[in-house]
Amino acid sequence: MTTPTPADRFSFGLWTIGYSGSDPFGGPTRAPLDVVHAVEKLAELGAWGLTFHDDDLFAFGSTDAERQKQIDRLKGALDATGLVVPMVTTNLFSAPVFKDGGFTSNDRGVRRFALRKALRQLDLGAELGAKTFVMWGGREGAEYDSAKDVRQALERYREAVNLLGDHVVERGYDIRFAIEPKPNEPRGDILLPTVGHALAFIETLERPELVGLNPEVGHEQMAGLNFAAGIAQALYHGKLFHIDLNGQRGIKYDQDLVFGHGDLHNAFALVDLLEHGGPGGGPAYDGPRHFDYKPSRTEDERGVWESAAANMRTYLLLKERTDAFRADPEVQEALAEARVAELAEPTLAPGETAAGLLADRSAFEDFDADSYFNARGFGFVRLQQLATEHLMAAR
Ligand code: GLT
Ligand code: MN
Ligand code: MN
Ligand code: MN
Repeated sequence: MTTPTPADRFSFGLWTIGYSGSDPFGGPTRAPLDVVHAVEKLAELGAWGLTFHDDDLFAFGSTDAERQKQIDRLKGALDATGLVVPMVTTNLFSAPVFKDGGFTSNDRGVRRFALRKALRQLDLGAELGAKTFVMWGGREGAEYDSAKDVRQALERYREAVNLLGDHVVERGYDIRFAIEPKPNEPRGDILLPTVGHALAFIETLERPELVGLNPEVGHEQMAGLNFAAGIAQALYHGKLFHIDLNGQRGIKYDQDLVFGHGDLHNAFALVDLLEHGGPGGGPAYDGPRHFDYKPSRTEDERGVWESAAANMRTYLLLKERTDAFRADPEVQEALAEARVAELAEPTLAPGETAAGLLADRSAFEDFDADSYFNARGFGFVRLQQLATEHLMAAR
């Protein structure tokens, strides 16, 4: 089935479909998108959720009345369509006040303001039933090494996440936090630049169990990293709380292309992991499939909705292709030849110690390491070709 339904749990950021086309070299190419229209269109396309920053829904500096009016309009549209708000996040990067960051600005007053803004959005998220609060610290960083004390910035980021965690616990909210890494852009260097950096940081927090990751395809790829492999490690640590799906073509500016319009092989591996990497071959991740893409500046409004639909259709097509890959007996045989399952077998025998291993002559003295020369290949390339052929629907 390549027609999306709410059961697929596809969600979109209001800032994605609402992207008006502004970039550092030119202004908008499209009119602003109204939230009610956005919710109606997403529901019509078969999406399940809408996510948003505070400033996506009501402009920075709105009065309480203007803010409430927009919240009420959103609530009305959600009620009318059945769309949900699974995640919210705070904009701590657009307004001039955040030019040196929010939680980690050198200016303490800005940090306190940022905390108030985030707490307010957290309360709104709880009110709307969001289960995840994403933290993308796009401005938390620097261009100049001597201008930012990175260790103190990490301390301040830690202070902020701990405070937000206190608030969630005190209010009894059913919300977890998801940190979104990015290596650079808009800052020259951003704090917590990759999945690995963020995983290490989370362990220093007061409530690490409340905090996980929201990795984005393009952000890891901007750092030259393998996204599917990073997601596997996030899953390994139980930290895949949310995910930003999109496309990126190599190490360059953040492209936010449609999912699959970048490294399609890696997208195939990712969907295979999410959908078949769990116990018994079932899903390894049951959270939202969230798209954080930008409809290209070249597109008109029709192109916005076509590209939104393309994200979901590509995901479902890849799911279909990975189902076929897993079900193919030749693939099963190639997996066996590649000894993929053997990696699950512990290297030591039950209870075996270093002394036991040292006493095992078959492990070393009698082990025929030379037999690997010119023989005993793993057949990984054949397996990858089978994946490629399934990806191309050639099998
Ligand atoms: C911004 C960023 C995204 C983040 C969003 C959440 S905002 O568009 O580029 O990657 O996920 O703050
Ligand atoms: Mn991005
Ligand atoms: Mn983005
Ligand atoms: Mn993102």
